[in-house]
Amino acid sequence: MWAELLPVGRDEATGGYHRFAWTPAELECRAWFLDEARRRDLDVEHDANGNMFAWWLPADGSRGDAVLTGSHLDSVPGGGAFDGPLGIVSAFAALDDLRGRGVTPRRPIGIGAFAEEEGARFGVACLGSRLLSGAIDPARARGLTDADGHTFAEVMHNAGFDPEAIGPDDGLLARISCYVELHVEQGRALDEPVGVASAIVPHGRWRFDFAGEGNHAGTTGLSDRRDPMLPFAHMVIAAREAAERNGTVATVGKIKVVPGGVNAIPSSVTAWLDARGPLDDAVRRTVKDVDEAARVAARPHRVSVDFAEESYTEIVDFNLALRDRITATLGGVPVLPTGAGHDAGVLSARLPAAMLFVRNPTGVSHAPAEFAEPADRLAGVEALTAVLDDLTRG
Ligand code: HGY
Ligand code: MN
Ligand code: MN
Ligand code: MN
Repeated sequence: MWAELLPVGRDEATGGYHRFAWTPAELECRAWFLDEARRRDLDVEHDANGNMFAWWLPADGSRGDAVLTGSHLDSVPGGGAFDGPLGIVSAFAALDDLRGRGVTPRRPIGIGAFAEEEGARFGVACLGSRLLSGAIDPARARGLTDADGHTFAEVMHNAGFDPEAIGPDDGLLARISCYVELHVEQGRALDEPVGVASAIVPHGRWRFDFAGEGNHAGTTGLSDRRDPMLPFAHMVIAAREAAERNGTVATVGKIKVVPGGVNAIPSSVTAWLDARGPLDDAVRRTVKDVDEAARVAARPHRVSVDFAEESYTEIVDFNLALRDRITATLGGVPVLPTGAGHDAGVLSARLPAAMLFVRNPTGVSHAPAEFAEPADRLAGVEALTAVLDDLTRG
């Protein structure tokens, strides 16, 4: 039972996965999760935000002081097989190993599946864990829309949830003593089977709206045009140059062109910027440079530029005591930062959190080439089993 055996939402032509929150593919994964939980007599719980939890309760049925592991089931468009599912598949395997050893939990051990971690449908990464931990205004979340204009509130309602009930669940958080997420490593930094995260670098998403004037591609002279595609094009180059200048990384991976006709000058272009880097102010400078460049480029084309921060996470230094305890349990494994955001990073604002990484020999992620060798996946399960066994001892 490995992540790639979760062939749900896989595009046979590209090998990429499309599992956006609350779409049939992700719902199928949710059903798989609940089935795996029930097959193990785990106590299943949904919070109001669509996050799922499967609890292995101690004999006395107590729910407090729990150790939580898990990850997410959703993907980016055309994502890899392991980003998210490896953490959940490994968690079920680790519980099986603990049971195989005859361990009976002194504290609840839970497996979490957090909703909309990639933000691929509604635009905000880690939406489920941000709602749970109070890191996003529920009213803002309700109004988030997907590519078809459906609001998050609508979609949650259709999924059987009360959109007015989304938001922080301090009672649930108070029951969790720590969260340890296993995840495929998403770079080339790990050259051993398993590593431990030290930090998540600052990262965020910004939306740029370029508004011009739609017109005919053949009958409109150059001097009559207000073409938003031109300042947009400048913005993409400016993002790369600003990243080089500031020692960060910047990406424009998603745009929306209206109306999108070959023979129509666009009326608007929306572009999303993803910027990250080891230092907070360098990321901020990168984004500021891009915004300035976009405005300068827009002026001669009489195009307006609107700019909004969609989400931003400052540096996450994982809980040192928990991290050191895990590293000790694993007998000294590499400790490394990551440029990828995770629910563990969001939850670390509210409770001790840590991450285990499993080596990815391709170093590629958010693409079909993402991979983890079977032996390394097994090493990840063994590491998670050892960590959970240690943490549930008190
Ligand atoms: O985008 C990220 O960093 C993560 O994979 N969600
Ligand atoms: Mn991801
Ligand atoms: Mn992930
Ligand atoms: Mn025509």
